[in-house]
Amino acid sequence: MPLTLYYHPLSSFCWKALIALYEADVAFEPRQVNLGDPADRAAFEAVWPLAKFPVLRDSAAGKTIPESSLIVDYLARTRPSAASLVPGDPDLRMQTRLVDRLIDSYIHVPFQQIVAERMRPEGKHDPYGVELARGQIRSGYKLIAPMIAGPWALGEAFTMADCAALPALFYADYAVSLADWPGLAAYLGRLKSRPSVARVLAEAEPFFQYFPLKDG
Ligand SMILES: N[C@@H](CCC(=O)N[C@@H](CS)C(=O)NCC(=O)O)C(=O)O
Repeated sequence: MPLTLYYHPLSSFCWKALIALYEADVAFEPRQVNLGDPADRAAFEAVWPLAKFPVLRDSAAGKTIPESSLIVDYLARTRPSAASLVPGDPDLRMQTRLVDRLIDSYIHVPFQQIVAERMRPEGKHDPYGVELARGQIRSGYKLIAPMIAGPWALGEAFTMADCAALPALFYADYAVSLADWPGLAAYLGRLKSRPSVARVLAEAEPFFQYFPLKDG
């Protein structure tokens, strides 16, 4: 099988790539990476030195594609069934990428900072950094909420922006509740019932016990 996805089922950025793959029904070999295992980490570093997943390897094309948004872009460009994930119309394409970038930068990455803080050793905690990250997530929610056209981010078409939104909103909700953002909460509900997303969540379920914010 020419496509291999290096990933972990609990990894939020991997969810973006997995949703795109499942959405477009693209066949691939899932290669689960255990970064805690030195041999597995070294093997992954040989593929992508930053050792951050997801990474897609297209052995038929001799290409290695890191970065979740680039993976979705690559699928949209090379697999006809994935083409609609990145709209052909230039304005819609720009809006798709804008929502993808804003969600990653102002919701997803600050959420990662909060998780990283939870995993720091004693004496290395940074409560002020967490406060700032929570503030950024709130700003991200405020920015994104009016942009969601409905039912999906760009309207009727399910795009890369929706692939990005699910992991960011799903996980950030644990750090900054979406209770005050009914429009975003309803959007998250619609995303969760999308079959591609439901599959990703079901596959992550056995690993969810390891998610550090699950108990608040
Ligand atoms: N900008 C990257 C972010 C990738 C990323 O942060 N991945 C996390 C998992 S969600 C990771 O690999 N973490 C492992 C580590 O940092 O050691 C993308 O969009 O793919």
